Amino acid sequence: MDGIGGAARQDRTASAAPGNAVTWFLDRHLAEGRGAALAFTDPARSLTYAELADASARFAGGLREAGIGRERRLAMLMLDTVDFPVAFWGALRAGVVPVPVNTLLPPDQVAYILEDSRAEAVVVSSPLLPALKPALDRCPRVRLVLKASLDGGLAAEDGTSAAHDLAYFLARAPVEPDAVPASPDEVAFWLYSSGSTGAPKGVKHVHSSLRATADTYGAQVLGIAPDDLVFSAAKLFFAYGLGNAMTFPMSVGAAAALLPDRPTPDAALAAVRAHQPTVFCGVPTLYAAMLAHPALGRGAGSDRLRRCISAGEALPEHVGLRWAETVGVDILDGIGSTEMLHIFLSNRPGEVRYGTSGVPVPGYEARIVDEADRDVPDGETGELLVRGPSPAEGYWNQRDKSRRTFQGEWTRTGDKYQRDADGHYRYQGRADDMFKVSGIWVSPFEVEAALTSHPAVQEAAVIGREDEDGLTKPMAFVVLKDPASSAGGEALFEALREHVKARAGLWKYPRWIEVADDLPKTATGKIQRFKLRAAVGGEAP
Ligand code: 3UK
Repeated sequence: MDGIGGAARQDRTASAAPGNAVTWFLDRHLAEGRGAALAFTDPARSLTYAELADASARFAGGLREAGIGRERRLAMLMLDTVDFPVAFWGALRAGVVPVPVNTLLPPDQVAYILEDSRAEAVVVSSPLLPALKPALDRCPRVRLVLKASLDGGLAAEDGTSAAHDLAYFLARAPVEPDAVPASPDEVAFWLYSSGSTGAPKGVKHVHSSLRATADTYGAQVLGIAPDDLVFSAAKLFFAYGLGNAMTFPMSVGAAAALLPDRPTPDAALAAVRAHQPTVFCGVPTLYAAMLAHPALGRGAGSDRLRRCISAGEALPEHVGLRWAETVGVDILDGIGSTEMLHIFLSNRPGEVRYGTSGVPVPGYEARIVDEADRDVPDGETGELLVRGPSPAEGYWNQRDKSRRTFQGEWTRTGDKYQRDADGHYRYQGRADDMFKVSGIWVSPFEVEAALTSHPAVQEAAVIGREDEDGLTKPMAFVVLKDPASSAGGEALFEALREHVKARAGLWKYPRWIEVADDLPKTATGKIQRFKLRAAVGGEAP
């Protein structure tokens, strides 16, 4: 990417706007002489800190020129490439609020997020543009659509002339190096988190929370250092990936390798071999799948690997033990949430207790409480509450939900936990029926709604069930409209799986489907999923 050249750029960057996170995470490195250090690399391009500062200054200038004002939302539907940090930090520089969106969501949920956030601008990776088109047609408020090709060139002509090329936009944009002054308490960006009713909630995070997670988990658990190179298989649009592969390395002038592709075991291992990361970040499903890969060996292919971390769902003990044995590096399991931005309970290097989420991260405190909010004794199960420096400001336009989750200094996690006598926290499941697949939320309600929208299905109930690796996957019980005709047919099951993938999201389809005559219900007609969970019991056959 072209720089803006010479001494002039030095003078024109690093304007100190201390409350704005871009000043500390990005401009500080130029001011302190680290502009030439590598910041991000992807399969097609790399950016130094100086190049990132320049590109983000152009992005900020372009937004301003396009009339996207302060506090307006910019939706980012982006695969992991160097353009992601350009857009994110460019938006913060301009005081525009970036809203990274899960690229795996079906089009109607993307449309919901565009509408709910009232996004006025969208940056979209060109392979995702066709899926975004129908959503854009429903969102007249979107005034600027930028398509980002994966290699930084102009995107192939695809009949979407209303979309500008990001490369062209950046090349023409006026450079706006000054970060807008911002309060540390000011909302910087949003992330969407799914709820049990299916409608995702906009989680509003403030500038200072980014630094808070870097100073606590990043510095004190990960021990992130300038010579680190991070590879996070978890994508940047998750809070987990955003910290791992963007704010943590940028907090010390280190680098991250980005992978735009789906993180299959093959792709993850190839990326590790190619980039030789020192830090690898994954979710339990990926660790289990990589363990089944014949090529997995010492360092997972990196001679420099020193730290592996896991979050998103509980890491089964045997996965951690086998990984440590095969790869020679422990996996630090930690629990984080979109609401708290990053990990607040974690195992610590040298003190790993597999099968637990470890202990509170320095700077965070945890409580486990009963229904009356009284602390429960060690060894008893209750709901986990957490206090620390990075809770969200609240949910966008959801006052009731905000009040129930963010209670004074304490955030309710909705997770059930136990604390061992020696202070380690052990995950005991959700307080509601939600569950995680590959670290991403699945709401049973939403999968049931997708199933019952299929003409063959009368009613459906969905639960999380453990597979042979001890990882949770959706299982569906369906009552068919015409039990006589097609009961149990594998062709129908395949059609239902495809239907759920298209309606609800690729990772949400039921891995097991059982035909039932009826479903267990309460007197008020609420499905008793706990009865189904009890009926299937532990592991799958
Ligand atoms: C569950 C875990 C057991 C738990 C996240 C790291 O996952 C993240 O955020 P989400 O908002 O989900 C939060 C919920 O996921 N969970 C996460 N990690 C673990 N359960 N063991 C774990 N290690 O139910 C939690 O309430 O998608 C993870 C960093 C940032 C994040 N946002």
